[in-house]
Amino acid sequence: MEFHDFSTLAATARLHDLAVNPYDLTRPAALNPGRIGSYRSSACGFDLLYAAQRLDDQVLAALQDLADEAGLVDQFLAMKRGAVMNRIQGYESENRQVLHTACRDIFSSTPLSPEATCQAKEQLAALRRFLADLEQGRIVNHRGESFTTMVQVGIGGSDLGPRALYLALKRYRLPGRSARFLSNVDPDDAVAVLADLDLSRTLINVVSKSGSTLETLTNERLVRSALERAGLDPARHLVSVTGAGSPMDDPRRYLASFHMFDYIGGRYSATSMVGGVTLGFALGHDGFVEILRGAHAMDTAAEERDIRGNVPLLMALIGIWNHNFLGHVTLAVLPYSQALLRFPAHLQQCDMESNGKSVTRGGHRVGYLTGPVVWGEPGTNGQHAFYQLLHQGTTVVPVEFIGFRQSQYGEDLVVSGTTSQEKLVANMLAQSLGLARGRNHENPNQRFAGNRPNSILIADRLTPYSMGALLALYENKIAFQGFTWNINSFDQEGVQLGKILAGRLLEQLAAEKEGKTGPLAGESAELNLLRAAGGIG
Ligand code: G6Q
Repeated sequence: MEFHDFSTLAATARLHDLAVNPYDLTRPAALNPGRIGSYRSSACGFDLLYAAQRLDDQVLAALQDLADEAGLVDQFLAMKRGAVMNRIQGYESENRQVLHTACRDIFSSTPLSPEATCQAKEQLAALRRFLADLEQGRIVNHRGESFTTMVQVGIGGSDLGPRALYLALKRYRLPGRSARFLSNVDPDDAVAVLADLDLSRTLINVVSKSGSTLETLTNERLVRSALERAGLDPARHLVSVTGAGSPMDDPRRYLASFHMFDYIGGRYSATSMVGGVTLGFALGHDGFVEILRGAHAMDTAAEERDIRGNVPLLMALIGIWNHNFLGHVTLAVLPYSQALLRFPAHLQQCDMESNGKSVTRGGHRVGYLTGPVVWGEPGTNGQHAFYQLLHQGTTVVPVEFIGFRQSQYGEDLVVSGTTSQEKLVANMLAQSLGLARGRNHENPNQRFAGNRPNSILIADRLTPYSMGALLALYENKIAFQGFTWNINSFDQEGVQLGKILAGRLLEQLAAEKEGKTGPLAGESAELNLLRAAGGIG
């Protein structure tokens, strides 16, 4: 497959021309009923309302040309069919397929990548047996009691997605089941996570694709020793999820072991066993399958070539319009749902680790902006905090709002004529309009410039199905943006560097404790920084 350089595409030049005079959202009737009604696309229960973006039909037509010229849907299909997309031509690279979509292609009679989907089905069947053993009392603790809690030990991709989804879906937990997450090597985090926990009724799920991550291996040791101190046999309490053949791939050390595969990147692994074991424990097998069903539906919707009928692609292109053509370097994702508290953190990784790149897939330095800085927090809390900058700051921050028409629990109260859920959603809609239209005022301090682009994603309710769809929507949006920029969205050299950097300092500390010299030379910045930081530990 031939990849085109973003800066040389005819559509790119056209979009630069159009960006000279973008749609003015502050004009009277700029947000007229026709525009609000027609700038709306739907997929898998989500409606994308994008009237408050600074674009018009001409821009949309040019974005469609961009999608066609860069072959974005073709690249997406090639990815799903198992093309080796994780590579930099002519240079050493991971050189792998990118097949997280295969984990959820299990509902199709003709999966696009049959071998990977077959492996996903095998793992899912193993998970189903494990969960049934727990449910039916074949796996119990030494006193014959059932397990009530699972602690997932993992970091980065082996933590953020599963944690965000668990928090989003706690409402659907099986009775008596819960999960916690231990990621940081900060010992205080371990103390906090293990506090008030009945270890005798707890399973520890150690998750590491590489099986060699410092934080995870350290925390595994820490948890094993906590179990031993409580007189418990770690072999009855620990399960693992790791890459086939990794240093952790030793079933004798675990009660149960599950695999993930090298064609699934860490940050795209929430729908593999990396998310499956803990989410399955908490929500049940069927709950996890519902997440996969929603994700699969969105993966299918992302194959549509008409950008107005393909929400992930449309969101990717609107993002590129804001970023590369209107020059907005950051993106806020603001869920009006407290359950989505950690979803922006997951997106922060998924987006910035994927598209925070400076070389093309051909190994050349890019001559344009790639991934934006992504961040966010739930509304309405954010309104009482950082929205000031969104409205009146000197940096224009495009926003993606996410909301739901109904609450998860359905327990609500009418106060002053409206329910809390109505107040929540009304606030989101009001913010969208305020950012777009601004406000004129004689007092400059009370003037709002407007023209702050934003979209609203809204669905009926946050459920396992809609969560799966939302997860896949963003994964696919991020992949489409990477394809457009002609970068490799699937490696993470920056993370690898971090894994190496601390090594020599730790070697030095360990050597000094034994009264030895250590590997660091007296004039090295590492040693001097260690000395300046003082007595660590
Ligand atoms: C994700 C990254 C990174 C990774 C963690 C944990 O895409 O590669 O966040 O997930 O470093 O790695 P392990 O799962 O190998 O422990």
